[in-house]
Amino acid sequence: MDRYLQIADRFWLDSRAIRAESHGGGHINDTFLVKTEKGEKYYILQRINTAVFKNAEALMENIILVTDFLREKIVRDGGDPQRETMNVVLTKDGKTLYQDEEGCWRVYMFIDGTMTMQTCENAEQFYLSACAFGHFQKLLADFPADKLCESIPNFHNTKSRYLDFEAAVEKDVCGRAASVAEEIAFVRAHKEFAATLVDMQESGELPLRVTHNDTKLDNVLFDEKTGKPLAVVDLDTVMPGLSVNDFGDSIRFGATYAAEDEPDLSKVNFEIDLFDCYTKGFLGECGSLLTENEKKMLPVGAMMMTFECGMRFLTDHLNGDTYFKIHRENHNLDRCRTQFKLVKDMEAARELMDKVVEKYS
Ligand code: GN1
Ligand code: MG
Repeated sequence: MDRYLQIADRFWLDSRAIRAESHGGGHINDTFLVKTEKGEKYYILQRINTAVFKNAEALMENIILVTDFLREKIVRDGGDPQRETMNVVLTKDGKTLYQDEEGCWRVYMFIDGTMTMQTCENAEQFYLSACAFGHFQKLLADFPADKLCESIPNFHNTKSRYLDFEAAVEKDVCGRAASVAEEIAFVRAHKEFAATLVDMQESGELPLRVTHNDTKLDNVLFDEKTGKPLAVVDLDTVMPGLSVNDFGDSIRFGATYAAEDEPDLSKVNFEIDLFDCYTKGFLGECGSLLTENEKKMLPVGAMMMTFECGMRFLTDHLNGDTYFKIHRENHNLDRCRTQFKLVKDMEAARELMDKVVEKYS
């Protein structure tokens, strides 16, 4: 860990870094919680995965722009700008990143007295996370989108994700395709579906907005004392996107009591009650902003993000697990299977989902 302390000391901390420990469960970047000699404040040190985020400097510019914008609104609304959004700590020579042979590093202030959840514990929590993401969407509604770079091009372009999947099947670099024939067939049966939202965006039926694009439950910090959501974090993929996908990615991850990588599929079920309370919270915060088409397509957003994520996990399994961190054999395949189980459940529950959306529209 000494190595990480030295890196942390390149940044403007309140005193010398004395401890660094692994933190959180992200699939992409490496994250450490750093304690300093003074011990009054903690920091988050992250190594940005530059295979995924090819332009770390532009990424940090996005984050500075977005967090500055959010801070102004938080202050305007009487909130606490130190706790309700992320605050970037600069290097001692005034940069957003420190670069060495191991990669690109950045530091955030750690927001203490908060907790995150990997799976939903109850409906109320999920409802509150919906309010947080809906509010985030509302706060960014007038953010000038043309100032943002696309941190990952085609991130939720499910059509081009489909092509990446076919290329992985074709190459089959690990010889795994034969063993996942069922999952491959599932993806192929959804080829047309994969194009729906991208087509609607291209034809102007769905507007591009500034969206978060990774609205997992664990990207909301809850206040330990009040249990209320405090801040939306992980702003790496804030860029122009579809509001229905932000809604959908939350449903994908949170509208089930099972973990994303649960190997026992009998435990993985889509919960319409959780869908109901998320829809209530999300539309309650930003419903007045959304067009009729956007509202109508919310259930499709949920199915799309779940399908897309399952397809991305399968693609990575076929490619030899080069994108998402894995912690056991067939980890990406387990993840893929939970997603496809949820897609099937959602397809069966489509009418119910439509009714829920209607109820809160
Ligand atoms: C990744 O790093 P993390 O865990 O916040 C991924 C998301 C996926 C998610 C699946 C940049 O997010 O797109 O939905 O894993 N982030 C990137 O859990 O690819
Ligand atoms: Mg994250």
